[in-house]
Amino acid sequence: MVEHSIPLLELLKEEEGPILVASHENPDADTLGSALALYLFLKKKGKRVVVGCKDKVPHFLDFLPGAEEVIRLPVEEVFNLAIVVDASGFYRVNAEVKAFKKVRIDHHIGGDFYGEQDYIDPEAPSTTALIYRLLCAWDSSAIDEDIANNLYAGLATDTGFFKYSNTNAETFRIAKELVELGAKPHWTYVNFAERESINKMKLISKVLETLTLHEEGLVAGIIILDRFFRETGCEYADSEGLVNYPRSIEGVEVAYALIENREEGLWKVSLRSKGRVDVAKIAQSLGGGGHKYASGCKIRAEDYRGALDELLSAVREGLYVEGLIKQAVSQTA
Ligand SMILES: [Mn+2]
Repeated sequence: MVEHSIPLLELLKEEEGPILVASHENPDADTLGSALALYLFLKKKGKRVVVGCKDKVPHFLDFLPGAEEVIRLPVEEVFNLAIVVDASGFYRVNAEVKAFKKVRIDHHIGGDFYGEQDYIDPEAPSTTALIYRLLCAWDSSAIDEDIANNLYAGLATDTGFFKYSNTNAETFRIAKELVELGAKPHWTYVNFAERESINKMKLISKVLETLTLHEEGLVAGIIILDRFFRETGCEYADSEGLVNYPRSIEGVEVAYALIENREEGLWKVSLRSKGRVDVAKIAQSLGGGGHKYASGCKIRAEDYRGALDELLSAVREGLYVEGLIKQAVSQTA
């Protein structure tokens, strides 16, 4: 592959360490796959490196090669270099990171910048695609099966297993090369799709009871209360991906999941768009961020009604801007 010079590459080659590769909190496969792939590669290159996350690796990601080596953040250590992957800034780690140099590798629009060595490309289908480019430019012969599987996991899940609008010829080319390097598509799929617990099914059942349509069916969403986790023996990480249920309804343009986080006293919002509405802008108006089709934010509110009101008025504004509704005030009782 022809590659323009990547300033980060020179920094990494010279870096003595210690290096921290950090994923964002509530990790998904792209952030953890990126962190693990980069960590495993740097280790092979003889670097002093650790991989960290604020949260325990959730069940649905515990099959990723190297997952057992992830340390919990924060730690006391002061790193020479800290790299945050698949996040719009270190604030998304949600744990203190002490480092002399900070770098971000990401495919989100906007966000925090730490210097010219940041490696950001909003066009990339996944952050693992960026990590792959970086590692190829360094030494593709050092990309082994474990590294390839981590990279493939992020690429596959961030594209909805090659279904979302960010899937193009380049996505398949990267996937093909990763398979040639040892990534196993079927094994990856089985690990993501066929390892659900009965508790998770019970959670889905409770959550679907909350399914609500708004704005004459243009908006649909679910509410995940903290007690649902306790009642079903699930944990917060089990809420990952549930927003795809309201999204799957015909006629829905914007889907949301409103998730209670009692520990932090706030509501986490996941937003999805089918294409006509830019949910990154909606999330930004609420202090969050993300992509045009998938974004998130946090809302501080006493109860779900307060959080939902705030969310829906921002969503209405997004629908109004795209001409999907005539006025940015509520049309449903
Ligand atoms: Mn991503």
